[in-house]
Order: sequence, then structure tokens, then C-alpha cells
Amino acid sequence: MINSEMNKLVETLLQGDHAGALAEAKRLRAAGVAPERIVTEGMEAAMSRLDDKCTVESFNLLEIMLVGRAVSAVANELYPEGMPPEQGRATFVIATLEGDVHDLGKNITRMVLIGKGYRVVDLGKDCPVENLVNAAQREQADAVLVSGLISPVIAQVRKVRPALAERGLGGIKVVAGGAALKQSSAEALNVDYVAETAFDGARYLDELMRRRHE
Ligand code: B12
Repeated sequence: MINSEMNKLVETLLQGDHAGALAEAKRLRAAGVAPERIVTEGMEAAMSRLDDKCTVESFNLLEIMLVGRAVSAVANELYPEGMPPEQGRATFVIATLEGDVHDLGKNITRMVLIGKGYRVVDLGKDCPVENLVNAAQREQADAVLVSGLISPVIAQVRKVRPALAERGLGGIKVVAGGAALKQSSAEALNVDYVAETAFDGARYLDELMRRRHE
């Protein structure tokens, strides 16, 4: 029953029907389905079916934007923003780096972390490494998070750790995620951890913060 309900969510998302997708997501929540499953089996599944529409040969911007809007609406429903961060929780700075305009995965990650009570400073997409490092310093970040969906952005990701070290911030952990980055190792990307999903990243950060406070 849940599977066919999840299919309905995937279909409404793929139709860019954001009111329909919202209604399906609310129905799934009411039936007790965890937000984590709705993201991975619903939202991510819908977006991966868009793969072939995002190639240079057949690029349908309007269609993809409509689906993106529906995905964002469901993400906002699952992880409403504005929840006050718990006292004493860590601060993370997150961005999609310069040259990459994909931000849906970054936004989901931000919302998952806010939902856990962390403070998240979001620098948006197409963000120069220098801005990211400035923000890490200004906000006294406990970790820096980068999202990357296109392969050319890997060169930017590799610059983050040296740029932090230059400011004496070499101790700050760098976590990467997103379709283009999760195909590489932490070593190849010059980061501390490569997350498979937003939830995997959140678990890594939970563990990191837990150890720091021991
Ligand atoms: C939607 C989309 C777009 C939208 C983006 C809208 C938006 N606001 O983000 C638009 C239409 C703008 C777009 C544009 C382009 N796109 Co596009 N796009 C996609 C598509 C279909 C889905 C991406 C997506 O949002 N996935 C859903 C999210 C939720 O998944 P996710 O990002 O992986 O995030 C999850 C986890 O990875 C994790 N996560 C993500 N980031 C982070 C960060 C951290 C720290 C952590 C812990 C976790 C984490 O959290 C999420 C939940 O678990 C993909 C295909 C695909 N299957 O990935 C192509 C894809 C990424 N695009 C691609 C391309 C080529 C382009 C264009 C160059 C196309 C063109 N001809 O111009 C342009 C890029 C322009 C640029 N300079 O960036 C290629 C990239 C190939 C490559 N490896 O380089 C892909 C793979 C399509 C393909 N098969 O060719 N695209």
C-alpha cells in the first residue's frame, strides 16, 4: 500500500504538480511514513528519473524547474524552517560552489540539519570558495559543507581545505555531498567525508559533534 502511495508522490512530482505532490506527502506522513523515506524513495527517485531530460541533447528547463519547485514544496513541508536552534548546537556553513547552480540537494541537507537543531548558514549556489571560507571564519563554523552536482565543480571542492588552512582554519571538517561528488572518495576530493545522502551526512556530523563534546 505504502509503495503505491510512494509511486503517486513520484508521479505528481514528475508532473510538476506541486499541490498534488504536497497532498501526497501529507498523506504519507499521516500514514506514518518517515520523512527520510519520503526524501529518498520519493523525491530522489523522481529526480533520478529526470536524468535523461537534463543532457545537452534533450534539455527541458521548464519541465525540470517545475519538478524542482514541487520537490522544494515537499521539502518545506517535511522540514519547516524557522525552528529555533537548540542552545549550544553547532554551526555549519553550506554552499554549492562556483560554476554549479544545482541547489535542491543542498536545500534538503540544510533543512534536515535545521530540523535536528543545528544552526546552518546557507551561502546559496554558484558560491566562490573565498566567500565560503570568509563565512566559516565569521560564523566560527564547526564544519563546512559543500554540495556538487556537476563534475567540473570538483576542482573547486578540492580548493576548500587549503583555503581554510591558509586562514588558520585547518581544523574545520569539510563534508561533501551531491550526485557528482559522491562518486569520488574523500581523498580524491580533499575533504573529510563524502555523504551518500543528506541523512548520512547528518549522522556523520552528529557523531563528530558528539565526540567533540565528550
Ligand atoms: C534538477 C537538475 C537540474 C536543474 C537544477 C535545479 C536546481 N535548483 O537545483 C537545472 C535545470 C537548473 C539543471 C541545470 C544543469 N544540469 Co542538471 N540535473 C538536474 C537533475 C535532473 C536532478 C538533480 C537533483 O536535484 N537531484 C535531487 C537531489 C535531492 O539530489 P542530490 O543533489 O544528490 O542531493 C541528495 C544527496 O546527494 C544529498 N546531498 C546533496 N548535496 C549535499 C551536500 C552535503 C554536505 C551533504 C551531507 C549531502 C548532500 O542530499 C540530498 C538528499 O539526500 C540531475 C540528474 C540527477 N539524477 O542527479 C541533473 C544533472 C546533475 N545535471 C547535469 C547537467 C549536465 C546540467 C547542465 C550543465 C545542463 C546544461 N545543458 O546546461 C546544467 C548545469 C548548469 C550549471 N552550471 O550548474 C548532469 C551533470 C553531469 C555531470 N556529472 O557533470 C546531471 C547528472 C544530468 C545528466 N545525467 O547529465 N539541472
